[in-house]
Amino acid sequence: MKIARLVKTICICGPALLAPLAAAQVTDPPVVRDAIVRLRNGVNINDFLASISSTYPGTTVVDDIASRNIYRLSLTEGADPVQVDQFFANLANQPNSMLRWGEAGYEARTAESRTGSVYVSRPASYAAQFETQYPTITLGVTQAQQLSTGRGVAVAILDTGVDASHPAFGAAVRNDGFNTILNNTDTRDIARGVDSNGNSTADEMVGHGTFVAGLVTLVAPETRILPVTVLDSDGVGTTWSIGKGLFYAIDRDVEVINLSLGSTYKAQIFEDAANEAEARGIMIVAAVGNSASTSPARYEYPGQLKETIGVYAVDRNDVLATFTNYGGDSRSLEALVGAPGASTGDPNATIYGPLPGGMYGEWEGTSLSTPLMSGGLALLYAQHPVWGSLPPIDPNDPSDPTTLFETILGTMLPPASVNISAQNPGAGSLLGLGRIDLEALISVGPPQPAPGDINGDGVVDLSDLAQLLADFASTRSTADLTADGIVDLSDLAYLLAHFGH
Ligand SMILES: [Ca+2]
Ligand SMILES: [Ca+2]
Ligand SMILES: [Ca+2]
Repeated sequence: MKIARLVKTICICGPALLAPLAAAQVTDPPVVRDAIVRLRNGVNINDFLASISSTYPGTTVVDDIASRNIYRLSLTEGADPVQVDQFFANLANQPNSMLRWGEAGYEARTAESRTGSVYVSRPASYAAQFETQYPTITLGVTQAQQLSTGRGVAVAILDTGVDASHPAFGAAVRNDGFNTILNNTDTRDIARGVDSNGNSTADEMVGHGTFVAGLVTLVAPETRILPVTVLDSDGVGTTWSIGKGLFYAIDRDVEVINLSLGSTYKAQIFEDAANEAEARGIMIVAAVGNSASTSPARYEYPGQLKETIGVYAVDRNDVLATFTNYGGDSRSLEALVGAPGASTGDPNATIYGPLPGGMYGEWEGTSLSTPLMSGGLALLYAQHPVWGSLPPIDPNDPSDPTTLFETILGTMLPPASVNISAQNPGAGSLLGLGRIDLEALISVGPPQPAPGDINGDGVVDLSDLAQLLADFASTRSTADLTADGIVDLSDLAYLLAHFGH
């Protein structure tokens, strides 16, 4: 059944790699009646709803992120999203307001949904090309893997889901993912019969999350993947589904969060999650979009936030991909990098990735550049296991301590970025740091510790065992050797299997 669907996809898109299915959706629409509010600490949601009942009678709670006092609301029918934003802004500014902020909910999508691109699948020939594809050469992946394979690190893939059974992943995909569209734990990357963008084609983006996750493990083969489904199988989500997925990933002890998606609406829930991720030493990497634009009207979030790394696409020759957005406001330009994402169909200039059902395909887009960067950061984190156990920085600390994000962005990425201005005349000031070079990033060292060497002293012995037992049942610990978010018996078994080495 699945194979039949994929073959049908090939027939739709024909020989062209980038085959528009729908008119380009430049700006994401609001979700009817949808709103998100964050209340001040200690405020009860029912008290808040009572306080707005004269303006928005009949408002109900649809979902929540209770740990952050954030709620998804269904407002009065006919509520105008622009007026909703204004109403909440005024309310939040009042003295002793119950509200920290509120905003209308908007749609979001994969960069590829915006341009109607679908993958091409020719399963017989692609498994070998996946391993040797041009980004591995451009980025120096083989050389980087001499020092790090991403061991002990987890990357959250916020996307359409991940096919955990694909041979490309081995046992890399964690089983503690979540689906914020369906509000359950079903993170399979499967067709669910939805046509959310209303173009008469259902399930256009099945496989997107699997393809993206595969590019992370291509670069960082020992990194664990946390699947978080925030888009439906048509590639459409909301600022709520993504925001909730961000907080979910933050709470599951990952080091990197990959977002091969975006919304043109600059949602406050993205800002809050990005700020919290930065305080906790988690890097968010996000696509800047496929609208072939430098215009602020086409900016996509979270990729344009200054607390995230935005990734644009280049081709094999470091020329900007024809579809890629680039540029940004002055605050986000410094957090902008390029990575391979263009495909020509020439096997030496094409991006390959895994697809559900054990298959492989080719695709292009900033969605594919993004996980190459995420995988590179996973290699970097594996070299510094202590990063994953640092206590969160207090955002109210008056000394304003330097965050890990600032350190990586300010001192580690610039010398590991290649200036590609010469290949892109006229775009020079809008290319951020330039194209990332993972060999340069990782070669600074040190090598990642040997398996089981928790304290990094070169041997797996009783001191490592003592640290594991001291940290037993805790999260955010260097003793979480299996990178599944908790120190437990599986870590003990892993350590004992490598004891004395
Ligand atoms: Ca559709
Ligand atoms: Ca040791
Ligand atoms: Ca573990």
